[in-house]
Amino acid sequence: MRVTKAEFLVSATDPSVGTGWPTEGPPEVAFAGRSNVGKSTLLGALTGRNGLVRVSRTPGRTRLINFFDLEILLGSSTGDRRELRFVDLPGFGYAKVSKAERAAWFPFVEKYLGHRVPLKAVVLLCDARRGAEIDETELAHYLRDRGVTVIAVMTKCDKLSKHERRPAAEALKRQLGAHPVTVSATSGEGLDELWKRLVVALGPPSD
Ligand SMILES: Nc1nc2c(ncn2[C@@H]2O[C@H](COP(=O)(O)OP(=O)(O)OP(=O)(O)O)[C@@H](O)[C@H]2O)c(=O)[nH]1
Ligand SMILES: [Mg+2]
Repeated sequence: MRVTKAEFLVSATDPSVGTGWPTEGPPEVAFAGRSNVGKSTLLGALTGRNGLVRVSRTPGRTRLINFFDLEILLGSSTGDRRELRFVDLPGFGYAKVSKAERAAWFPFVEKYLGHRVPLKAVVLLCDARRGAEIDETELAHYLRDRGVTVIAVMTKCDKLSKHERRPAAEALKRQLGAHPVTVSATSGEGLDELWKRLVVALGPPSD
């Protein structure tokens, strides 16, 4: 598998504001999770394009829904190419109090996750040191009810020692109901495994 194209397409909030969301096209994979968990970094690392996505040390950096056009080559001998979109979402949980947290999560993000037709899969990131809380668990249930595949990711695994990883992954599996992919965007660990899961979630070509 090789990423043959990765280009920024557009930033948007609500479908009715400005140019809105792009016209429905290829299947979309969105990156969701707590603020600062590493969504934008992981998206960039999966594309292998440095500088495609802006990342910062300050939580709450991503304020808009950012769409990226991708093309992947599944087998060089078969020439099987797929188009898809990566969608970088603002994070939730930036505010301190739980109820305020949810209210603070942008309504346009909920609209996107709840209504966007081409949305096939959500990469749900959890910090390896923190695990999942009620927000992640509820989001996973909500998405599955909608028929969207949830790919659980335990990220920043470089922050855990080898023997800490397995119990952390098992706890996350119980919390999210899916075996997580253990990933580090900084070391590149787990990225191939995550791509495999993404390709399965995309399913066969639509045409
Ligand atoms: N050690 C380590 N740091 C990481 C990893 N992934 C991301 N980071 C760091 O975590 C911080 C936040 O990364 P972002 O990608 O901006 O996180 P985000 O989830 O997009 O944040 P918001 O857009 O604010 O919701 C940055 O300082 C990254 O360098 C990782 O796998 N390992
Ligand atoms: Mg971000």
